[in-house]
Amino acid sequence: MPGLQAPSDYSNEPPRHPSLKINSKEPFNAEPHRSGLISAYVTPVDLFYKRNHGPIPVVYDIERYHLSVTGLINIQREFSMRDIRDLPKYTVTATLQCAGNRRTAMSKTRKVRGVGWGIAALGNAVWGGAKLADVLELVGVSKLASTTSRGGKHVEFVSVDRCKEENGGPYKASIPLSQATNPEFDVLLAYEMNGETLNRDHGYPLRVVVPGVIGARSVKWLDSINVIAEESQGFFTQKDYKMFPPTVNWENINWSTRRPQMDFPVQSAICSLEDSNVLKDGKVTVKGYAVSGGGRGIERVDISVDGGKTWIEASRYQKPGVPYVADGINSDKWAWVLFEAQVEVQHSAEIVAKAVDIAANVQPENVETIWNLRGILNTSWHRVDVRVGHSSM
Ligand SMILES: Nc1nc2c(c(=O)[nH]1)N[C@H]1C(S)=C(S)[C@@H](COP(=O)(O)O)O[C@H]1N2
Ligand SMILES: [Mo]
Repeated sequence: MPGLQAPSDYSNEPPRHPSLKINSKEPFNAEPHRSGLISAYVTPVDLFYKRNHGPIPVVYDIERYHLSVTGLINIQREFSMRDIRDLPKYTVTATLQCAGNRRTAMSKTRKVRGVGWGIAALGNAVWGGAKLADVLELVGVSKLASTTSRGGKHVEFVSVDRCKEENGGPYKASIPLSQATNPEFDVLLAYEMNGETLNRDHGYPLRVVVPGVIGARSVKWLDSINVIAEESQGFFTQKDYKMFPPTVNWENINWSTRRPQMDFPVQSAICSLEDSNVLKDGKVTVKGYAVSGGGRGIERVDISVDGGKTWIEASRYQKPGVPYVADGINSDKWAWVLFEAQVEVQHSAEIVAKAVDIAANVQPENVETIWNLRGILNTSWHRVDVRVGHSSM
């Protein structure tokens, strides 16, 4: 791993914003407060959730850093950071969401295993870098190829961090070659986040960004890319980040029966209110985020003040101040939408948000129907309680 090193302990972690809610200290897993999350369309790097499985790697010599591209390809090649920067640069606004977002709420019905997350294990950033499709072309894999002449069908990204799930080995994950070679999927090797050099927490010097797909496939601190015949055999592709039905428990689980999760489903959450609120006034502003995976944009967000019996439509905006245009081309198809609605509450109410994506997929009503033992993809209707008056009952 030239130029890039993985510490074996947590004595050399980067500084972090003091307002982050820490869900696990070692490895460092933290999310912003929900109200701060929606204060900007582009999430500031400091407030962007941080999801790690080991100590944060260090670049000790950027001149010596290189990315090696190997496997079932005709040209094996190493790329310096200069080589990557010399390729056409793309900026893609994409929301990265951890599959574990809203896990804590899923655990309340029935216990699940995994780091607990509130509703802010996601963020929207402007990623800058080279397209993976361009890099693959330089090693002889043509655009839109779904297999290489040597039988490569998947692209594995390998890091250097030491993860206990991999028995001290690095984090790795793969995506299908057809997604990697298609420029329309906007898979990036990113060296910038919000116009600044990527920082250590988010993958310096180079990370993968797979838009519209659960965060687990966007490998940070990229060390090598491997073109392989089958999906990555690593823990995070084979034994984690898979969606099981509610009947599967830790006694009868058979990991090989399920596919690695890729796209995330339609999601939304109310961020301007806490889970329980006592308000002086019945006029309530309901604000939050809505996002869907696979490049399926958000069609609308519905808000209810009676637990889901009746609904009103939220107003939406792609960026603060820019109104949504019904037939406009959505240039930010990988990005979230921030929504807002003004509602009136009499005494008390359960306020609910549910988003609908452009394929008319809707969030499920109850968490019970999508409960799974790893607690991933909790996209059930987000509900908060509001009481008007004084806190004493
Ligand atoms: N090398 C490496 N890459 C990684 C991880 C990791 O632990 N190590 N975590 C993954 C997961 S599960 C998520 S959700 C995202 C989080 O990215 P962020 O910390 O930049 O928000 O990174 C992914 N890439
Ligand atoms: Mo994640």
